[in-house]
Amino acid sequence: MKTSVCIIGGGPSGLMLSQLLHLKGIDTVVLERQSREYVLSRIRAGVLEHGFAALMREAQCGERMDREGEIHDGFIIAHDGQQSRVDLHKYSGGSSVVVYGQTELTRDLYEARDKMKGIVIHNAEDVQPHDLKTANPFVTYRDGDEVVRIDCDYVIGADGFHGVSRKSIPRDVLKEYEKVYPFGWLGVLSRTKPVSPELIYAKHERGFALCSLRSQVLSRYYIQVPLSDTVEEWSDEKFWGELKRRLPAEVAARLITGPSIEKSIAPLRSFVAEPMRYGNLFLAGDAAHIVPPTGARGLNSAASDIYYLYHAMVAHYKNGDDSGLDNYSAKALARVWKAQRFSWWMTTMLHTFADGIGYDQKLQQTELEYLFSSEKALGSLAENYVGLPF
Ligand code: RFL
Ligand code: PHB
Repeated sequence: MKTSVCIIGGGPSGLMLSQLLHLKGIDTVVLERQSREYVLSRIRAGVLEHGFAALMREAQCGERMDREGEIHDGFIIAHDGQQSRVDLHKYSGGSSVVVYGQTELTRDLYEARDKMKGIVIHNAEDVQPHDLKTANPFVTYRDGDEVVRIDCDYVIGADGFHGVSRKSIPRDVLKEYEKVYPFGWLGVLSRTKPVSPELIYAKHERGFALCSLRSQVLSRYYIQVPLSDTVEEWSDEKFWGELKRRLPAEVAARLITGPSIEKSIAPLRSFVAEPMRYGNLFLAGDAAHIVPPTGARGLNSAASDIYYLYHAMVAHYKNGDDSGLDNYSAKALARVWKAQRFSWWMTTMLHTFADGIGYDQKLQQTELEYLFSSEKALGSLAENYVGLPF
């Protein structure tokens, strides 16, 4: 097989880039290790910044998002018995975020790829990029007993944190920066009416909690748990009880509970791999960087990678201009690190650290007091949460 751009990974990053390039007449093949059903069963992000939403529209995939997604102009931080609202719209100068699940967004991207007869190969086993430093790279994968080879100009590593792309960059070239938090988030999805029209981030001495949603009939809740906990230890009843304990009494009293339809634990981690280019391989999204979910930045950091790569590829194929490709890593990393900083800040401010000394707790409290006493501090939170410009 031959294509211009071979994309490893059929998650939101890979599909979005494939769709955008196809609309500009640039050929792609997407290789995905899992089945489509499996990819669409993963429950992940819920909050999209306006830049991501704009990219969905540019990819001609924004129609259902615009119809069914909810625009949120603010969210609540519950702390010390108070509920303080962050007015995103006011403090970001008129921006907002869209609440629309990653599952739905991925479904829309798959449908758009199908409509355009885009090539997405599922259940591709043993995907391996080769000759990345040459002008003729290629990717192989196994289909049953057969090894298939795809020749291409460029390889995109959009295969998430556990993918093969980043691992094919030599150890002496790649520098990895990592911070692992000593806790995870236990998430529950339930077919119940959300407790609040806006998200509630709750700081509590028993641990952080988050009330989020996917629609007016589908709720998503999270609680901070020790890394040693397993999903089996958390019955629905135990989960709802613990969530209620961490929410303001008035919110807990109106929480509607129901059977969980998904329950999982995600460890919290910050990670960046540099550089994001090696020869003719370009990393994008979770393959290159991970954030703890507290600032809702993960998918949104992927959006700027895709935006830069998309424009760089178009400039290369249409005008023979390689400056975007040459600058990609530095440009993408500059924004990636800002999302890292913001996610670390939100995580540190709102979680309970078992080994936190009295001094750290005083600082956490002071951070919140300062935040809600300063319009400039709220402006900083708001501009990061709605997404810094690409
Ligand atoms: P993905 O989604 O991991 O997709 C990568 C795809 O690559 C495939 N793959 C391979 N394919 C071929 N060969 C291989 N060797 C392969 N190895 C892997 C995988 O099967 C997969 O289909 O990465 P992508 O596309 O970069 O997208 C990133 C986002 O998924 C991620 O950043 C967000 O979900 C993070 N995140 C959130 N981000 C937000 O912006 N807002 C949020 O509100 C938000 N909430 C969250 C989140 C992530 C969470 N978890 C579970 C980590 C909430 C949670 C709980
Ligand atoms: C979610 O709805 O899954 C969600 C929302 C906001 C976050 C993280 C996750 O900060």
